[in-house]
Parts: sequence; structure tokens; C-alpha cells
Amino acid sequence: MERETELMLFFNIFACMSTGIKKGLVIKSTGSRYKVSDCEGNIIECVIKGKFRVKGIRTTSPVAVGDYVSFEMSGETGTGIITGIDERKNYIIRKASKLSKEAQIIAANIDQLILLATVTQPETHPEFIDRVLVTAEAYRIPAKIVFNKTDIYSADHHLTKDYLLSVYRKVGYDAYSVSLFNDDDIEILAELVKERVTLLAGNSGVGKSSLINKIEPSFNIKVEDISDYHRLGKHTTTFAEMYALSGGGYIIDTPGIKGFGLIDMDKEEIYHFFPEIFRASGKCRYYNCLHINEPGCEVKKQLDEGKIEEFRYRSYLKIFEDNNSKYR
Ligand SMILES: Nc1nc2c(ncn2[C@@H]2O[C@H](COP(=O)(O)OP(=O)(O)OP(=O)(O)O)[C@@H](O)[C@H]2O)c(=O)[nH]1
Ligand SMILES: [Mg+2]
Ligand SMILES: [Zn+2]
Repeated sequence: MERETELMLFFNIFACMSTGIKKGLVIKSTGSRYKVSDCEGNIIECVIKGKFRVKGIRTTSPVAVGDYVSFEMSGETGTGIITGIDERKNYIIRKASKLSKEAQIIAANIDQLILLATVTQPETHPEFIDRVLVTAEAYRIPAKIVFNKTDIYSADHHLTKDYLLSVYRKVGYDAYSVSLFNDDDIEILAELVKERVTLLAGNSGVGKSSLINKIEPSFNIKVEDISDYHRLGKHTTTFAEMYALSGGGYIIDTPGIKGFGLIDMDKEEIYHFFPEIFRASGKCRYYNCLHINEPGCEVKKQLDEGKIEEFRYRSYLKIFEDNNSKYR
């Protein structure tokens, strides 16, 4: 387990032994009610008392899955009342909707993000992958990419998957391809998530819940019917849930993350979150080059030479032009 997570657990177990205020880990949030796991493994329904603020952002709900919280038991109802949130190691947010100023914290205290993608059923667009990766980079959460459903890929789908694997590996990401119907692949996945807090991201229908079920069959999480998953507008108001793994660690299942990449970023900062563009930028003629049309731009040069992949650069431009980004 990562050092910081370990320290946090130790601290919380210690805090648990004192009387009065209890400590726990938020494993589910439905906006106003929370499920909190205490140090003895009891699950307590909790509500929030008072106002909590997260510096700099307006959130729909101040407490997120993965948060360590303090709570007191309320005598009458048997529910807990959350009175404080421990400082977060990190968190990841999305906007509640495209026009909204409010943000939703998807999860907090994450060791890694695993982006589950599929070349078919459904097709994950590379731009979506890039937006998730940019978001993870912006929050300094290490990201890995896993292409799923290889059992149903045609020869062309395999070519596409191999191409994407090579692009993302070259950029520096760990990237894998699996089928959830292959036992060896399940072992690889189980190893990837062991003793870590993993946020599982990806389009609706790529197999996030199925993956957790395969690693821990006892969870029996509801899996979408194959004919249902592509319906638009689903899942927009559902929340993340955290599952404790028997081998240590947690997986956070996130239903339908649509708004990924819609967070506000400074425009001149976006290229920092494309590692290969950031690497090239050191050789640009101008220190404030944004790699659009500037003379002596190393990024454009490497793009022409095929060293930077065209679709990655296009994703950069798309995010750059996105109205939601601030230009200061
Ligand atoms: N052929 C094949 N089907 C898979 C694989 N993994 C998952 N599926 C199927 O894909 C469908 C969707 O799986 P889910 O686990 O519900 O997908 P999800 O990512 O949790 O979707 P949301 O909860 O809507 O975000 C189900 O019918 C699964 O059985 C795989 O490796 N191969
Ligand atoms: Mg699911
Ligand atoms: Zn440049």
C-alpha cells in the first residue's frame, strides 16, 4: 500500500480508539446521504451537519467517496452526523453539467486511475481517452489504460487497439488489453489494483462493474444489459461507490462519467498535461509558445515528423478551444 494511504489508515485507527467523535471512510455518496465505514468495518449511514467548503470550487456535495471523515452518532435516528473532513491527498472533479458553475467531486484520496476503454461495443473515442488522461494529469493522479473486450474484436479492431496501445505507451502510459472472459487477464487486473485505491473510469458499457465482479465475485454488482448501455442520458446523476478488496485496496466504480475534461483549466497550462507535448515544448523558440501557430515551435515540428501523434495533437487543440477553459 502506498505510504500516504498507510499513514492515513494508521492515523484513523488511532483516532478511532478515542471516545466521542468517530472516524470513517466514505464508501458511497448519494448527494445528501453517505455510507461510512468505521475502523471496525461497520457501515454507518451518515448525513452532513453544517457547511463545508472546498477551497476554490463550488461543489454539489462537499463530501466524496474516499474521504476520511469525523462523525458523531445521533441518538434518536441511529444515523451518523459528519462533522469534519480530513485533508485530502488529492481528488478528482467534474462539472455537474456543461453550463453549471458547480462541480462534483467524483472521489478523493486516489492512488491511481484506470481508464477502461473498448474499441467496439461501445467505441471509446481517443479524444475521450485524452480528456480523461489530461484530467488525471491535472490532478497528479497516475493513470493506466486498459482496453477491454478483446474477445469480440475483429482483425481491424485488433489493429486499432494495437495502434492505440503503441501510441499511449510511447507517451509513457502503462497500457494493457484484456478480455474479462480470460482468467489470465483477470489475474493481471487483480494484480494492478491490489493494495491501491483505484478509480475506475470509462464510458458506460465498457465493463467497469463487470471487472470488479470478476475480481470479487461476491460483490455481485449490477451489470448493464448489453442492449441498454448505449442509451444516451443515462447515469448523469448517479454517484461513485467504493469497494474494499479482500486482497487489500479499494476500487471505486464510477457510473457514466460524461463530463470528464470539462473542468476549468488555464489555457496556457493544458499542454503540460500531454506529456509528449510538454517534453517537446522545452525546445520551442518562445518560452510562452502555445504550439498553435508560433514560429520555431518544436511541437509542430515533431508533429510533422510523426513523432507526436496527430490525434493527440488534435485532442490538445480541441481542449484548448473548449469554451470551458479560461484564458488569462
Ligand atoms: N464480450 C465481452 N463483454 C464484456 C466484457 N466485459 C464486459 N462485458 C459486457 O459489457 C456489458 C456492460 O458491462 P458493465 O460492467 O455494466 O459496464 P459499465 O462500464 O459498468 O457500464 P456503466 O455502469 O453503464 O458505466 C455487460 O453486458 C458485460 O457483460 C468482455 O471482456 N467481453
Ligand atoms: Mg457499471
Ligand atoms: Zn511550441
